[in-house]
Amino acid sequence: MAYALVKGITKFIEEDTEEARQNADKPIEVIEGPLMKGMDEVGDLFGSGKMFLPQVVKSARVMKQAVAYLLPYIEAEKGGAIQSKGKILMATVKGDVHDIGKNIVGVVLGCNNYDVIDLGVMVPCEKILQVARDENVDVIGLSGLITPSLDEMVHVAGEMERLDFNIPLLIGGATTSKAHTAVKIEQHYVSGSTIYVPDASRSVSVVSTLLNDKKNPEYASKIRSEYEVIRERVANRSAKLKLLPYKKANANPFTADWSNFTAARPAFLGTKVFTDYSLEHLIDYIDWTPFFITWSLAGKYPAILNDEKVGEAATDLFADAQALLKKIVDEKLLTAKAVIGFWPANKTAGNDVQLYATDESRAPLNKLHFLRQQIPKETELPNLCLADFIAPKSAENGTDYIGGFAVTAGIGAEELAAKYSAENDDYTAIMVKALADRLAEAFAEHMHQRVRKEFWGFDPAEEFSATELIHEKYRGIRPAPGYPACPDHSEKKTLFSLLNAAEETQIELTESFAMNPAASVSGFYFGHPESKYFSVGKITQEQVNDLSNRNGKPTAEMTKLLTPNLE
Ligand code: B12
Repeated sequence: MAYALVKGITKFIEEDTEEARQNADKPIEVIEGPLMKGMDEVGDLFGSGKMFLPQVVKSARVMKQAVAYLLPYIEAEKGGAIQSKGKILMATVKGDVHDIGKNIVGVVLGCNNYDVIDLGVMVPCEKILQVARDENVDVIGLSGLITPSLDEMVHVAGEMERLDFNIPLLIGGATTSKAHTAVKIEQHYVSGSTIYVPDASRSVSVVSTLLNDKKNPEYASKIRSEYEVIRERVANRSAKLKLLPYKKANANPFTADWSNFTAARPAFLGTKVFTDYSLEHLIDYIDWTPFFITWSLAGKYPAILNDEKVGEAATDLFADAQALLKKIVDEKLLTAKAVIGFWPANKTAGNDVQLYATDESRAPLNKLHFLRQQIPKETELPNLCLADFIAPKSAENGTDYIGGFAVTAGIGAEELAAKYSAENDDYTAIMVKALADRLAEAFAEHMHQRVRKEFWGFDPAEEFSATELIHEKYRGIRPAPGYPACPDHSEKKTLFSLLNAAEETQIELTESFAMNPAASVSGFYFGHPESKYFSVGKITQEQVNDLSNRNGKPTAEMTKLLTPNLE
């Protein structure tokens, strides 16, 4: 059984478990004996870097299936509950839909004998705290992918304090950081520990230390002083940071040679919908490197497959991924949909882009609002804003165009993953979501290529390889709201209304501007040859005030949304 656990083999686990059960006095002893022994070995190998995350998740699948086989016998005996090391509540916060990272952490904690209560995604604070009370949990773990979730985490921490909680609060997910946890969250919850956990492998040692009465006090006070130091460091850094006044930054934009510029007219104006897009077309556009990152395997694809350290684990994982991808494509288990659009547009005097319905009527449609860099620049370098890449009305050829897109490859992913989870197969459930994410990103890449070749047509003969596409060797960019060039997630609302995206693609925008299904991407198309990605970075409150004047949304709301960018 230990061999099956370490190697992740489920094939004979029920037979082996049955044999062990017959040899044991009580069925629970099979868990406490051989299964636990095997999992301890897995834990040791993982801890010492000899086993990797995908293998551990496969081991967990073996364990889960063995336990599921034994449960009816244990219940029939009514003797001896499975002793867990502690109860951990996990949730992705309200407004956020991302859960791969959280699910991985749940599996790793589960196979280390913690009892994990996973409340899923988009979980309101009230529910998290109610279940924590009712179930008497030992630790609460929050996960979040996008920046609006950071503020929701601050809210949960504040509520934990107000409602007299004192259990540890763990913070994790792609958008979180130690600095944010120290500067923004920790002070709101002083009655318990608040700890940032960077990855799944770290979660076990953090939780076991927190739940150890002897080790906890020293660890908790070490974390507190570490976070205090971080706060001081951030405060010092902020004091040193001298941003340009907003007006000055605005006076230093990127200016193209508009007098010699003729915009390419897209093949259509308005929107174009793609329903049930062939998944087969997307496979060649998949960037596999992030797939390995999802599974905590470091290295670039395809070199990772021959890597000395992780090569074997990466090769097995990749083979499993290919098999599942083939099944998904052959059996059409996921549905991909997209909507793209083009509109005549001009940059306005502010940092907005005014869209028009048609070339002829120029009836104004929505405005898009962008942010400008305020970091002092070396001589000659502009303070960039995405709006700079669109021609102003005053340009020689006053017409320009902007595009937008929303794509998803995640329709059906939740249900498919749930089916595997119900079969005690978290490995495949996580794999489904990781593949859906890859397909969504590939769809964005593929559609952008079609735009350049067919719809915007500035490069009909473009023949870039997959690697060249990943390195963005082509003309134009597709910045996505939330990414560094346009950190304001709320622009997705305007984009979605222009594209009628909710109706056409079934992608819903949550109150935090996350897209549901999770495997979705949305953004803008800029066609100017000099358009490029950049990071807006830190900005002043003055610019946020101006943005709220421009977009008509309350300043307090915009300030909250842009907190990570505020000086
Ligand atoms: C892959 C990826 C995607 C994929 C998949 C997203 C998804 N469904 O997960 C796709 C292409 C679909 C995507 C889309 C978007 N993305 Co994206 N994406 C990433 C990327 C490159 C990796 C994220 C990832 O999957 N990591 C692997 C997983 C396993 O890691 P993880 O979630 O962090 O979890 C680990 C730890 O954090 C920890 N952990 C996680 N939760 C918890 C909880 C607890 C309690 C504990 C203890 C630990 C823990 O353990 C996990 C395992 O080790 C990041 C950049 C980056 N390098 O992080 C950007 C990033 C997350 N994306 C970002 C953005 C903006 C977006 C979009 C909004 C863009 C857009 N407009 O379309 C959309 C939003 C999607 C949506 N549904 O709303 C931003 C978010 C920050 C922000 N400014 O808001 C990032 C950080 C990029 C950036 N630098 O700006 N994205």
